[in-house]
Amino acid sequence: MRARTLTLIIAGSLMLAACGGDGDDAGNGDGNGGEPTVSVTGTDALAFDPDQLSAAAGSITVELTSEQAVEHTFVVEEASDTEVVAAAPGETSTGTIELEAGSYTFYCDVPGHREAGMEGTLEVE
Ligand SMILES: [Cu+2]
Repeated sequence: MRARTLTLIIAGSLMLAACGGDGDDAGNGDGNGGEPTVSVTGTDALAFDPDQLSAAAGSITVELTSEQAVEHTFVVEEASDTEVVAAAPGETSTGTIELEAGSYTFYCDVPGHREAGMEGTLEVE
């Protein structure tokens, strides 16, 4: 009786170990997968900081932080004026866009902001 119970426990443990191993394989391998590719702040003074960004071609993640008082957006002009991300006042948001190598202009499309100077350059290599 006792030996049979032990056998069942061992068999169960082996099965659990096999399943756990598979799960770990799927979870590993993305060491910096959560890291934003570019990080930029939209200031209350209506500027991007920094206004010169660079990223590797492909899927580019943009992390946009808006300062305390004003909402900002991150729009790529050459990508058909695609809004990548918008961030509410005092918050940080992320968005993703696919870009080939080239030089792009990004700006904030909140009315009046681009005119006030909210634009910059994104170099994709
Ligand atoms: Cu803005």
